[in-house]
This record gives sequence, C-alpha cells and structure tokens, in this order.
Amino acid sequence: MTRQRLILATRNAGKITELHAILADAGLDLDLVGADAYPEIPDVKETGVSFAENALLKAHALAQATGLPAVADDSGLCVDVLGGAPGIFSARWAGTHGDDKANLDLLLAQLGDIADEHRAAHFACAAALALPDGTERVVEGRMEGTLRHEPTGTNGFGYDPILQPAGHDVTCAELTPAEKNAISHRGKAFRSLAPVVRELLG
Ligand code: ITT
Repeated sequence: MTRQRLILATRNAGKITELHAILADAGLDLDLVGADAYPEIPDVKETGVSFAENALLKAHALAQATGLPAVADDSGLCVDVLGGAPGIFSARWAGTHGDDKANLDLLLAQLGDIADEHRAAHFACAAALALPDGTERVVEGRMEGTLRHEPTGTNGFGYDPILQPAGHDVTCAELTPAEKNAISHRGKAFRSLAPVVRELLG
C-alpha cells in the first residue's frame, strides 16, 4: 500500500533531520518529504507575531500549494533577561536569515556582562498540521535551560552550543540526537502532534 505523503514545511536541514527521527519514533509510518522537494514553491513570509501563528502560516502555505497535508515547525530561543527575545526572530537575530554563527555570536556579545544566575532561557516550538481543506491543529513544546558564556559541542544546529538544558551539565550540542529529541521543545511538540496526525490522516 502507498504510504500517505506528509510535507515537512521547512527548509532548515537541522529541523528536517530531527523531525524524521521524532515522527518515526512516534510510530508514524508516513512518506515524509521536506519543502526542498518543492523548490518552485516560494518561501512564506513569517508575518505572524507568535510561534503558533508562523507555524500555521508555513503549514497552510505548503498544504495549499501541494494539495497534501503539511506539518510545520516554528521555533526559537527565548531569553528571560531579554524579555523573551530573540523569540520569533531567532533565525535572523543578526540580520541574515539562517546565519547560525552570526546569530549565536551576537547573542553571546549582548549577554556578555550577565551573570550565570540571570542567564535562564528556553527553546520553544510550535508544531502545526494543515490539511488542503483548511483543517488545522497546533501544539507547543518547551525546553528550559541556561545560557553558557562560550559555545560548546558540535551536534545539532542554531543556538544548541550555548543552551544547557535544566538537569544536565552539557549543552544541547553535546547531546546525541536521540538524547536531544527526548527532551527537546521540538520532540515534545511533535510527540503531542503525532496522535492528531494519526487521527486526521488515518
Ligand atoms: P523554516 O522557517 O524553514 O522552518 P527557520 O530556520 O527559518 O526554518 P524558524 O523561523 O522557526 O526556522 O527559526 C528557528 C531558529 O531558532 C533557528 O534558525 C535556530 O536559530 C533557532 N532554533 C530553533 N530550534 C532550535 C534548536 O533545536 N536548536 C538550536 N537552535 C534552534
């Protein structure tokens, strides 16, 4: 039997790798295809002002353009002392969308004088499912932690080398992919979304 195709409405390679593992572990037997398989579809403008709004925008855009169900992730790093920033601006904090190193370096410089006890932060993720008929669902997940002063570790992507998850003495970039997915904002959000995907896609 042909497996149901589900579009992963993201062009972020780090996210795509994690989503394949998270959705497979959640027992979803689907033909998962990244947005890169549809290069002719333009990037959606992330005009929302919350993770949930932007995740829904991305999922609906791909579902409408392909006629297939789509899931999207909108995520970011929220720093307490910065009032929740970079937040929805995490991917373009230093100006250029997706320049992980520049984003991380700028954030570390901004927090240079901030002591350990004031370096609380969390990763947040909204996971959205959209169907071509307009049906939508969105759920959220978080991973709490503190920010290091220097990047450490080479796994993961984005701000992983500076976020030390609560209860751990290593950064996200020092965790194995499976260890990160087990506790991450993205893991939590997509594990919550998995039964909804199963229910709506059969
Ligand atoms: P798409 O819109 O194509 O999905 P994007 O990278 O632009 O890709 P977002 O707008 O959701 O995605 O921005 C997410 C940014 O937040 C990402 O570029 C990282 O800087 C950061 N981020 C999110 N999840 C992360 C994680 O698990 N580890 C490290 N950084 C993360």
